[in-house]
Amino acid sequence: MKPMTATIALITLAASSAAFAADFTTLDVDGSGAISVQEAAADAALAEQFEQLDSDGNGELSQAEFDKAQ
Ligand SMILES: [Ca+2]
Ligand SMILES: [Ca+2]
Repeated sequence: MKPMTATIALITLAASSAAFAADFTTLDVDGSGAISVQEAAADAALAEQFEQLDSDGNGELSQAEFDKAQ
């Protein structure tokens, strides 16, 4: 990737509505309908906020909990 292309890609990523690099469906690797700690580890920003986002404290992020972070 050329430097200019990389810069544009970074800007595009930063400007996208989602706070995280991947969306819920992508992060929910096993398709359980929730993001586990292990699945959240794929996204550094999400892993960092995981405990705050898990408002019911069940150790997984539901779609609703994930959406609050967007
Ligand atoms: Ca899952
Ligand atoms: Ca939860």
